[in-house]
Amino acid sequence: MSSTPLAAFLSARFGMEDPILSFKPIGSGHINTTMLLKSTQQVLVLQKLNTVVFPKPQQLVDNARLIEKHLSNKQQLGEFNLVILHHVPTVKQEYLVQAEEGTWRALELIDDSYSEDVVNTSAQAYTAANAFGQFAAALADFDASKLHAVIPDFHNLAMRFASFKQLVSHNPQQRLANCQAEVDFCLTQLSLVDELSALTGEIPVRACHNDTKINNMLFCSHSSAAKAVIDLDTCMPGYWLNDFGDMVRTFCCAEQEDSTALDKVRVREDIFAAIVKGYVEPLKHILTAAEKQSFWLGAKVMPFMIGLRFLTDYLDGDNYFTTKYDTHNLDRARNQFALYRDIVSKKQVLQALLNNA
Ligand code: ADP
Ligand code: GN1
Ligand code: MG
Repeated sequence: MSSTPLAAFLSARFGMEDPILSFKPIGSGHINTTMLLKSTQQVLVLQKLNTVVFPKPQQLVDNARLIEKHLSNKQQLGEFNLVILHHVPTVKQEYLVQAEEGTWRALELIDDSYSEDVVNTSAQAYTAANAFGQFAAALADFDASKLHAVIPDFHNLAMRFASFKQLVSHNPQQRLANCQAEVDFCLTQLSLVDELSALTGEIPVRACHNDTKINNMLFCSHSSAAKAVIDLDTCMPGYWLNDFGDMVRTFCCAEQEDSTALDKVRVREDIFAAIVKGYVEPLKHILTAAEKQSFWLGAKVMPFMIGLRFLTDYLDGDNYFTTKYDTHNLDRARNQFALYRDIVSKKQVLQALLNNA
């Protein structure tokens, strides 16, 4: 099915009867295929779900709909002011469509908005972190146990290490020789697992976003204010330290996540300070002291863990993340390890910024 018959097929399912004008890819997410479908009367965001990553798409939709409902109730009470991401039902009131190419869902377009892959200013970092903080605050009274574990052990570093070690020992693509130095480096960082397990029981389990990268929030095209938090596919029980750490990972560096200019892969301290300020503000009456202290570990762990995941996927033959060339995942891994090293080397100054918040 070429894109035009596919667009016609999907638009019919979602009740778009007027002529289609265009069906084009948008965004730069690594997981789903995101398309903008425009007809003469309507616009829809259509996503082909990556069923390698999300083998049970219905669970993903069920989670998202529960969150939508909770946020809508908060909005009615005047307690949540960002635009809420809504799924669009088919004419048969279903939320998933099976096409020849895969499983699709539709989202309302959040209009007059844009996403960024790199943060430009500390004001932008503050705005984005504050939006993720508002999102976290709005979910603070949501019963996280109602959510399906769509990707079990998503931020479980011990499990990530176990998969990594298995790939290293099997070396299915014969790529180990290309990345032996990175593999050896990872194995020297195993103590992070113990640092994380020491927190069990010390900090609360929350309903987390779990993917707070900068392009998972939308800015308003007119005012540059925060418009919406999107990509709710990994909302699951977890720790806020991971959401904090993923912001540090994706906001603090002036380079793209796959940049090979490793000498420029550095933490911008002003951006780090802006994340702390923006995120903590909406959470200040909820966040526990131990939780706030754990954010330093989050800032270290997330670049390392995502680097480990990129390296694992490289060894595996790029089955998980969308890649554009053979060593794309390896370049991403090297980038994340450079960022991790820089964060660790700036421990004193970054921890002081956290403690002063
Ligand atoms: P992935 O899971 O692949 O990361 P996302 O849900 O994050 O997919 O979508 C990818 C990109 O598409 C986003 O970064 C954003 O630019 C754009 N996008 C997704 N949903 C919407 C929406 N409802 N309105 C406007 N833009 C969107
Ligand atoms: C993926 O879907 P996207 O591009 O927002 C991934 C995250 C990684 C990120 C790395 C479901 O996020 O966990 O941190 O890439 N999402 C999933 O950029 O695995
Ligand atoms: Mg995304």
